Amino acid sequence: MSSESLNGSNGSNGLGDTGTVVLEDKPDLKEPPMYQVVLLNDDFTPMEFVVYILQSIFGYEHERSTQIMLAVHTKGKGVCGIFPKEIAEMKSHEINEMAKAHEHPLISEIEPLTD
Ligand code: TYC
Repeated sequence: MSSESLNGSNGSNGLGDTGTVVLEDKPDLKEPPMYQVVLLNDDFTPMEFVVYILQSIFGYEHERSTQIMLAVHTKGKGVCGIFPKEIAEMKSHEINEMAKAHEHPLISEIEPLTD
């Protein structure tokens, strides 16, 4: 539950208004679960296309995008960002759709970050 009532829904209203604020016992202060967007290497997607993807979807500068692309190229896969689930899903989807639109086999996926 995450409700808070001010001057009314807690049984005091109108003339009998007490101005009471009721807060739940344990406000939910937890951070949302985070997900990694992981880029997979392949033999065909042009390096410059991957660099362009990293710049346009994640906002990395050209030099940083090149480092990440080369790390994926050499290691087989690599993390390109960490976000709450919905954002990670959107970015991964965007990468995969842009790759399809350009007929490149580039694939990204998301994985939960367990801490
Ligand atoms: N291996 C690709 C090439 O040699 C480049 C590449 C890098 C592709 C990263 C995908 O996620 C990737 N053209």
